[in-house]
Amino acid sequence: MLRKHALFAVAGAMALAIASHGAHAAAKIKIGFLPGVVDPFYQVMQIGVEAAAKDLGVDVVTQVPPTWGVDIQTPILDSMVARGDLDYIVTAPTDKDQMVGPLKAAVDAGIKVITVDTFLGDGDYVNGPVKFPISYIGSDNIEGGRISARGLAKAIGGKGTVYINSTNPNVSSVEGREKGFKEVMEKEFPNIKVLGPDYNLDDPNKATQQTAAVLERDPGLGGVFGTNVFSAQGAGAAVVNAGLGGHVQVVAYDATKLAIELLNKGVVTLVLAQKPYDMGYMAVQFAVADAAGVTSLPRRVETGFAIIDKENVKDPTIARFIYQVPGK
Ligand code: T6T
Repeated sequence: MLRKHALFAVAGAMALAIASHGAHAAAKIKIGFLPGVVDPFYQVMQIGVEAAAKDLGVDVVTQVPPTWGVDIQTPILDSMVARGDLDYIVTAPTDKDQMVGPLKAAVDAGIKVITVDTFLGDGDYVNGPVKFPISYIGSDNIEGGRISARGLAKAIGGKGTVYINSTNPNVSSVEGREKGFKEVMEKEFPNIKVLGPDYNLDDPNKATQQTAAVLERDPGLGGVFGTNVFSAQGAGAAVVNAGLGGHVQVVAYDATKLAIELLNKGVVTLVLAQKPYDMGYMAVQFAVADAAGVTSLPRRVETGFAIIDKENVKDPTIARFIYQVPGK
């Protein structure tokens, strides 16, 4: 009899524990989504965020900075914190050091942070200097830079001069790409000289001007690495304007429609598609899981690439990673 009572007591406690856990899981959370800037990459990420929010029944408030930078992103972040109704912020920090303070202030206000696409500190949230974000979900950009270097080196026959056009210093994503690119050129292609990076501050017109200036200064230039949407767009435009399409090879990070058009025209030799939809979708899943009490979420998730060239661009299993924004 006693034993039976004890069993009932245990079962009752378990039921209570499950019920309270379940109630926790069912609490509706609200997520703030704060990407880096208005561009097709983050637009696709937003589609992923919204799809997950719909599938998982959570609310999302999105605010997109019109231009890239800490000065623009910080006040938007502060206003998201000041609303007082957000449980999580999913964001791409526009500077790996300068956004630490503003995001720590969000955490101090009771909001949990997940970083997507870019990270804080060195991106090692277990042992590195910045530990408060739940996770980094994004590309392995050093590896992406290595892939870009090998593609460009192959396209120019392993020798000559290449140039990097990038956005800003101190942004984990493009910094990683530059690093991986230079590392491979130094180690594997000693006959290739690397110029740059020039920083265009995420302005495609500036990227065009900078690339045009290098083309003029160095008529023997063999290739350009555009480290993101606007860098590659500007670099491609400069090469086309100079009538050098097909002579100067361009590697484009980010699979925009424009990059694919230039690939089909023979101006761009390789396009690296990241997986922004996955980044956005998973970040929301992580927030929901965290709110439900899951404690073993990975602190870093690499989402991988699709590497697109002329040979595979029509393959539907590859083409699905081209950034498709409805109505654009
Ligand atoms: O390349 C992406 C993103 O990964 C990077 O952090 C910033 O630029 C983009 O948004 C493309 O414009």
